Order: sequence, then C-alpha cells, then structure tokens
Amino acid sequence: MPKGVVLITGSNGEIGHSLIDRIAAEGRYNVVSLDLTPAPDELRAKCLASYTGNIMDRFLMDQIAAHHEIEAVFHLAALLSTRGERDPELAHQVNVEGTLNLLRVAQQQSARLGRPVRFLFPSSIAVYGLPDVATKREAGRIGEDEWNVPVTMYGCNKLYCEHLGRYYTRYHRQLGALSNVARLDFRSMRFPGLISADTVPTGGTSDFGPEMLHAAAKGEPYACFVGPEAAIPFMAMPDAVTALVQFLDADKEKLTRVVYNVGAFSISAAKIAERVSAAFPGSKVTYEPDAVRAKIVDSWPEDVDDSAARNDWGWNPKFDAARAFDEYLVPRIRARYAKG
Ligand code: AKB
Repeated sequence: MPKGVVLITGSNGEIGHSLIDRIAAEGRYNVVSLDLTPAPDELRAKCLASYTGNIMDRFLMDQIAAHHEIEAVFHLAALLSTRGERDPELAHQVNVEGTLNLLRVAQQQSARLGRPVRFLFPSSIAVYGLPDVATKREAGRIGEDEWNVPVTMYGCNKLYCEHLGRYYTRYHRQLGALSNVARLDFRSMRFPGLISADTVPTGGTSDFGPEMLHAAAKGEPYACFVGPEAAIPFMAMPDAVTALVQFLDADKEKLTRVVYNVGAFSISAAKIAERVSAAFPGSKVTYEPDAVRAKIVDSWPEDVDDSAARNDWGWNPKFDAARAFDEYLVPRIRARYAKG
C-alpha cells in the first residue's frame, strides 16, 4: 500500500517544523510542504515534495492537488494576532481568503477521491474576548461556546474560519446536483500559547512566554510586554503536535463537535519568570507593558475547559508546567544554545 499524502501549509513555521519531524519519524504518511519561503534543506529532506508559494495562489494550489492524492491537510499558515493588528486587511486575506482557498481544494479533492479529506485547522484562544480582568478571573476555565467575541482581527479570522470549516463539512453545496458528493472532514482545535525549545515565534501576543525563556537561555535581559499578573493557558510544542496527529486519527463517529479546546497548563508571566530564573540564575526580566498587547492578553481566558477533547478523542497532555520546563524546555534549550 503506498503511503497517504498529507499537505502541510505554513510548513516552515514553529508548528510545521515539529509536525514534519513527528510525521517523518512515524513514517505513516508522506509530507508535501508549502510555505512562502523555501524549505530549509533539513526539512525538505523529510518531505516527498516541498513547494514555495502563497496559499492564495489558486493555480499553485490546484497544481499541488493535481500532483498528489492528498488524504489530509494541516493548514498551519496564518498571520498571528500582533502582526494582524499591524495590518488587519492583510491578516484577513491570509487567514480567511487563504483558508477558503485551501478548503476549496480539499473539497474538490474529497469529491474526486470519493472520500472525505481530513482538514486539520489549528484555531486559537484568540477567538475568546473577555471584557476585563475581573470577568476573566471570574470566568476561569471557559467552554468552547462562551465569550466568542474576539478583540483581534486574528481572533475574528479564526472564529469565522471555524464556521467556514463547519459549513464545508456539513452543508457545502447542500442544494442541487452536487449535494451527494463526499464532503471534506474539518476538525479544529483551539490552541493556547505554544512554547517550543527549538524556535521563537514571531507576530503573536502569547510570545512573551517563549521570548522570556529564550532570552534567559541566551543570557539576554528581557522586557516583558505584559504585566506580571497576566495569565493565559500555554502548551509545550510536543503536546501540540501530539494533539494534531491524535485528532487526525480520531474516530469520526466519536466526535461530538467540530471545534475543541485543548489545554495543558495555565501560567502567569511572573510564574514563567520564576521558573526561568530557577533554570537560568541571573536572568533579568523587567515589566514594560504595552497597553494594547497587554489588553489583548487580558481578553484571552485564564484557562480553557477541554473536557470534550478528553472525552471524545482522548486528549491528555503529557506536560504540565513543571514537566514542560524541567523535562522539555530547559534541558533542550540549554543544549541548543550551548551548541551555539
Ligand atoms: C498568538 O499569540 O497570536 C498566537 C495564538 C495565541 O494563537 N500564539
């Protein structure tokens, strides 16, 4: 049996790197990668094919679909929340029009193959919008259907694309001759802030966590753009990748939702600083809150209720805060910067 093909967009990004490593190591699928910039050699070596181009390019996307029998799509390409506030219209184009183009291609592929192409869409805690810190504290762990009033363009884009995916998977062309063709199988999870030992994110608002850690490991001071009390959920990158591959394999019959929260641990900037300073004595963190970025973080929940993911497809993160820092982040970052 030839291996199935998975298409990964945004493949050079934080999640892409780790996901390609995991899929290549498991060896169950061939990876076709797509990114705006050429894949680095070590990533390209793990892929069946690597394309450089824009997800909004219809011609390129149709070509990729014509060349490969794509079984599943991990649509990771996105412009994150801080970057999106700097250029909201561009964010809309990339995050919404780009996603629509991918959904179109995946739907055509489903119809052509006569079976649903699985479409994995990482959404975000940015879809939530709590009005103030007091409400955030009182709300605690929030469920998928609460507070869906995002305050960023990125959050609006993600929320809308969750609905687009639900539409494609349940109702696409519900009227007319094509109503009986196979529909794509859209699955979305809302990620918290992600922390990787290998990469530092750019353009996000949860970036204060990973930035603080990587700065300390490099022996650099860090001016945190949120106050010490700011708290949101975070997840270690290996758990994020596990969530993606586990959700890909989940039995459709058991899924009661299209969109799921996935949580791991909730932590404040001050608590991250404590763990960072225990691991890297002498690290220097100061707080210089940026009013807008801090307000965005305050609008995101302190924690998420991910019981639906746990019940329906067995979500169970390996890393709480202590294990994330002690067993993954700190040792691996130390080794990384020691190598230079
Ligand atoms: C961001 O900060 O924009 C992202 C996210 C929370 O989705 N990391």
